[in-house]
Amino acid sequence: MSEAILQDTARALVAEGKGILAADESTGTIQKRLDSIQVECTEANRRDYRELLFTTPGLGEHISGVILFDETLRQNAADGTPLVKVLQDASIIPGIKVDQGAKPLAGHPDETVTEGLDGLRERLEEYAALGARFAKWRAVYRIGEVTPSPAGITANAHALARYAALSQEAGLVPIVEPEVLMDGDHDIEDCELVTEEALRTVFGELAVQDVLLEGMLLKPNMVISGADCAEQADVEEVAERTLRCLLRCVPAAMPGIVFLSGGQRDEVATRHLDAMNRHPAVKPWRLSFSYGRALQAAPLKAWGGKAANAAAAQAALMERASANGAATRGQYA
Ligand code: 5MM
Repeated sequence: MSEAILQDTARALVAEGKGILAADESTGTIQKRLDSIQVECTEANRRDYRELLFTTPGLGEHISGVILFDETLRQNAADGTPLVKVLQDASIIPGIKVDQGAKPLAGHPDETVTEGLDGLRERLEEYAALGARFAKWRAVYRIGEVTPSPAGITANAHALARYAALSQEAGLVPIVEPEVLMDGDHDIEDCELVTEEALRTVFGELAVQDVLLEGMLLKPNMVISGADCAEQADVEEVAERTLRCLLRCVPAAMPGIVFLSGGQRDEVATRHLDAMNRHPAVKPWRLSFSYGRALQAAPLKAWGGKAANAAAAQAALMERASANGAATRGQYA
């Protein structure tokens, strides 16, 4: 596979003022989202909701790519147009979640390893034929008394690197997502230590598997206080610690870092990204977003499952997309 194609796609995903919409909720997760607005989780409703998001007028001004779930990659819009084509026509790059979920790690209670390597080469080939140009795999680390353990950290890093190498072989840019969860009462210091350890191990494994850094993106958590921690770090501290951690661990050859929102309120996720891009530190990579909840919470609520609310939902999505686009430039007011 041509390295130039991988590099071009990776750079396009972090083009100036743009970021990624994560709409790759697996069936269980989208069920929770639709339950929250009392909409039945049928294939038609999932399609309608995602079609509404993807047909938002002007979305391509701020959104470079959308991560899809397997079902969505194969679905057509109500008028029969493949949803992949709907995105392509809006100058948005389709991507695909290829992991098969975080499963219990043997011998390590409360820890998971993300599975999906078996048969991945064949699935990637099919996804590329269906129009996907990038892929995503998420590893999950929970901060607890004894977690994450060295076993959890190395098993997930190894799987991420194997997935990344296979993706590049198939011509898809891998988005490597090691997520340290914000669940828990740990403080920001613990989050920084664990994130640093996870990232160092991931980049070590990526090097062992000869993954082309110029043709991939990292999707990390920000360094933030646990959701139940009594002392919540402010925006400036989050920006300072996140940048310090990334500068210590992430090679400059990689073109971009696209943060996950991880359960932060949408406005807070935007302010954190903005603060990092305003920060005077020299940043060798583009700093952008690949938000799921922080982009979708507002449109989901505005839609409420009613066709009559489609325009309001699209306006809500545009507002968040445009705010985060501004934050990638450090120009969010
Ligand atoms: C959209 O949610 C993605 C898929 O989650 P499940 O496999 O659990 O259904 C998730 O990987 C998402 O892409 C990232 O966590 C970023 O989303 P947030 O909401 O954290 O920004």
